Amino acid sequence: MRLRRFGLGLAASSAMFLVGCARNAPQDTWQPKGDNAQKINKLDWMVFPLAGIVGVLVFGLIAYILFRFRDKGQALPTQSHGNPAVEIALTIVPALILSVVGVFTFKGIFELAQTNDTEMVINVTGQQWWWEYDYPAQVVNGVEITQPIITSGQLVIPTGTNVLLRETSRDVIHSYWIPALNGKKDAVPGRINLLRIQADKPGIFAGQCTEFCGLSHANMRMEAVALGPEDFAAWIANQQRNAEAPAQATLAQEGEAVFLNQCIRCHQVNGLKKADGTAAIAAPDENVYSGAAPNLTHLMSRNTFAGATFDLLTSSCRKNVWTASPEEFGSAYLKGVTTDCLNQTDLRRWLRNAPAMKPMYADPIKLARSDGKYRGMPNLGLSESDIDKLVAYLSTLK
Ligand code: HEC
Ligand SMILES: [Cu+2]
Repeated sequence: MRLRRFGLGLAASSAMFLVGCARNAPQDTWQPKGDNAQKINKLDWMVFPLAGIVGVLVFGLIAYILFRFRDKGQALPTQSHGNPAVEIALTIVPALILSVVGVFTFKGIFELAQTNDTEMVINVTGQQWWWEYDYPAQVVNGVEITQPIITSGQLVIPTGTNVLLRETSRDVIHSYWIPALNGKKDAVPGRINLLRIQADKPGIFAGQCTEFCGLSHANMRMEAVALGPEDFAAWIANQQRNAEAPAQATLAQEGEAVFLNQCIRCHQVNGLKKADGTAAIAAPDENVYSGAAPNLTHLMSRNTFAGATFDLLTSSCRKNVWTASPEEFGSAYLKGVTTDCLNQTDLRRWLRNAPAMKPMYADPIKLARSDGKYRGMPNLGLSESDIDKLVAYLSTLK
């Protein structure tokens, strides 16, 4: 009976172990796709077997002792005390093992902390519950960024380039982690923490906020997208464009009017003009706790939304991006969200009632604070016809 239970336990844990090793797990730390992740992986391959051997020895010995000396009603053995040889050995051997592990770990920590070889800077800001990326004006691999770029959810980087992330937060502590590219780094309000990432080949790499940050912590994800040099230059060029006004007398143009009424107070769309022809400027600081909301100028150039938690692409179009070969990835990604690929279901659900999709308030009745500020995107009580218009307008934000 006891043996059978042991066997069942062993089978269950081996099954879990094998599931954990599945090759298509996008957040697998054992599949590094860049320099820094490679360094961590090398260290893992040294520490893990060592710790494994020690673990097997210790558990084996315990199992042997439990079995060999189990209570069979025998008399108490003679009691002894102290054995200098065993005690010295049990001190020196672990100390030696830990010193070896320690030397390599410290070396790894110092190598990972190095940031004086970075070739590009991106500011990364966490807030409840999404990441904002802003690219200051700079020259990257010969491509000039003249207008600062502000985007969210998906971080776009050039391949083979050491990118310096300058992380901070607008509210609580978050932690940035793209396992395929590097380890974790906390984003702390009032501080700037540095993290260097680099990707060898074009592709898309998933991550997750790894510091508990409130109600929708589990819905705070991120993706890093690595593009080859030409594709990256094309991405930069597109991001620096202002949004174009929708054509006259279209549903999208009606959507623009709804947007100006309902959305511009939180969301910036660069180039958007008010009815009187002046620039429409968002004021998220007056409307949201964190003081920020995603810039929507190029919403359809990213393929996820709301903290990279929901897809802007239908599942078949999403698959085309995720399974593209490194050679084809860039063109698949740069297509953005075309009309037939738009996941209207989730986008409409979001506009209908965002907090129902992504919990934002512990008390759903008391949505806004007494100063009128919301956490995250509120339910705006939009009509279905306004939602139709908005979807048409948002689709023009390429
Ligand atoms: C009170 C401020 C506020 C208003 C008003 C508002 N939003 Fe939002 N919106 C947010 C915040 C904050 C987020 C980020 C929420 C998250 O990711 O958890 C967001 C997220 C979004 C996103 C996802 C963007 C991305 O890149 O992840 C879309 C699309 C969006 N809002 C559209 C709209 C539209 C359209 C309107 C007008 C009908 C609107 N919002 C009104 C605050 C607002
Ligand atoms: Cu977080």
